[in-house]
Amino acid sequence: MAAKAQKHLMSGNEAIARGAYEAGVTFASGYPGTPSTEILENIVQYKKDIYCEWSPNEKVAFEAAAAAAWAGARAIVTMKHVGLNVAADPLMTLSYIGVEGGFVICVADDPGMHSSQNEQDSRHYARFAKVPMLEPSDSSEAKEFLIKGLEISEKYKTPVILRTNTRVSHSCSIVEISERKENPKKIAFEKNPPRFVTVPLYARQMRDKMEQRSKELFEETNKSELNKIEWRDKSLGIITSSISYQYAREVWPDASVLKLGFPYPFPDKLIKEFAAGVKKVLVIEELDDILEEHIRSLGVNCTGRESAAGETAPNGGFIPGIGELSISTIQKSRAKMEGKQLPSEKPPKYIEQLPARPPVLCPGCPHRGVFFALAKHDVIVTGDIGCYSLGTFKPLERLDSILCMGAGISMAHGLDKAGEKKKVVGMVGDSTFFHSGITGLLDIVYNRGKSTIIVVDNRTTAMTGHQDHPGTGRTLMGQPTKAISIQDIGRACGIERVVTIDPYDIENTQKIIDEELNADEPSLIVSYAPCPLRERKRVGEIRWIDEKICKNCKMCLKLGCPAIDGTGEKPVINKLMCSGCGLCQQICPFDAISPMEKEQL
Ligand SMILES: Cc1ncc(C[n+]2csc(CCOP(=O)(O)OP(=O)(O)O)c2C)c(N)n1
Repeated sequence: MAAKAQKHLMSGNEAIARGAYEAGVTFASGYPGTPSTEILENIVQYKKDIYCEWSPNEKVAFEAAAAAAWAGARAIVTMKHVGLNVAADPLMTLSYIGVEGGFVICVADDPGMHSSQNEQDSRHYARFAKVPMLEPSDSSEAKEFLIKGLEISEKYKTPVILRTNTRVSHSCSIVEISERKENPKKIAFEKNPPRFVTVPLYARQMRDKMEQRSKELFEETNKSELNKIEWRDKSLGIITSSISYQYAREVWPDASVLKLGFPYPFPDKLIKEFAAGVKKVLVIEELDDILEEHIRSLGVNCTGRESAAGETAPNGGFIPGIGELSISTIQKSRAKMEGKQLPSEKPPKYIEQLPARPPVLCPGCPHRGVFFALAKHDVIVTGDIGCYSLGTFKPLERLDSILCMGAGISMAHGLDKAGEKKKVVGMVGDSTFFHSGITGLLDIVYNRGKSTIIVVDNRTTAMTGHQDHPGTGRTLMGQPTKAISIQDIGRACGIERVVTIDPYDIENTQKIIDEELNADEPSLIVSYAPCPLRERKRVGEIRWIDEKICKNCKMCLKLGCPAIDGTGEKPVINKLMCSGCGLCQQICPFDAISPMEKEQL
């Protein structure tokens, strides 16, 4: 009797990891970034068969995986949407050279910016780089499309983009799992300069080949089983892809649908065939109107996105073009289209009753001490992306800008050189420093800048869930490795003033920051203290406030520590939340705070 197929409930990211395993992938790299992170975190369970690594950044991850594919391995690289900007340089030229083993770039977009600095639409990159793109709309497809992507990649010797988004990556649905099939290709890089070296002479030939490949891929998308027409009522035909397919089916269950699982190259013939079979075409897509614009360029009359001002577009479009779509946004769109009024929505009672919880640094976070010390100075702090982004908010309010990873250092230099009168401090995290901070530091030294750079080194990539990086001394596969020193890199970049501080020692932190701000040369302060959440232990003894001594000056509340409750008559420390960092005790002017006695605990 044949064995029963095993079905598992999996998130899209888990399913992609499973797909990589089943497809015989032997190399996987990436850089963490929500919503893509769990792909590699799940691949690591297959480390016996798949070499996997966190690379210092997405460009490096991309290049390493592409090289593995050049040697014939099946390889994947993972990143969030903004990561593809970092890897865009190798992407654009790898498209010319192509690959030997299957190579899939897994990129996860974040419409609605649940945890990102922008909500760019990665689909542009498929067209920009002229590479095929697949878009699954649930976990089962996430696995299947990853495998299909590797096959397409091998057949056409091209990189393939597998684009997901927060909902597809993080929602769970049923996935049927299979056995692993090993890749029969021998791993060997075959020397062939006209094939792999993009000097202009060869690159021009590659460009022509790439166009030929695009033509062949165009035929492929038109007949691909990943692009499906579902005929139902023909008065309305919806063209859609990714998670929008699920919303479309929910809101218009009777409409005919052209579901594009392989939307680029655009399957023009299929689009025209579908449009000819329905009375009206509606395009539902998240973020940019890429499909809609293209479909209209084919001479097909369609509606889709509303105007930028959020009004019905002249062609009748009413699908929001900003933010994340959902069943309820699409229901509203349908009501608009049909001129109906939806009953006004009231948030459920339990939501109304929830207290507002602004994002704050965790109790015991070592970043807090640095922000508190910086608050004393009238300086500009060019910040970066990481947990320390939370230093922007009250009561710390000590971060003045965030652009993209690494910019915390280079922008400090730019402001300084522009003639900004105030001293400029650049602040980045340890993972960010390794990702793209080092070149900024070189710029400061090389171009005679004098910014003060603070690396808040909590020994982990905390914001994305505690991934390892070149400074932690551990690889993704759990091997011990050299922990690269930020201080040594600073010195190697030519910084003469390199100081390490303990951010839990407020007095010394303030003293060092004072000294370094007054120096007439660039300096690097490494604020070293492991993230207590990563270490899973308290920093020190739990504190309490003696209300008889407390004068209610509220100084302790200036730390913005969620363990200190300031809503009562006098502040109190929640002993279950206190991490024992002792910052509050150090700054209390009346010595009202001290470690709890055993019997108080
Ligand atoms: C190009 C790019 N890649 C990935 C991310 C996702 N991301 C945001 S912050 C961050 C790193 C945070 O680690 P670290 O700098 O060590 O600061 P921490 O959160 O530990 O304080 C990452 C990977 C991003 N925003 N941009």
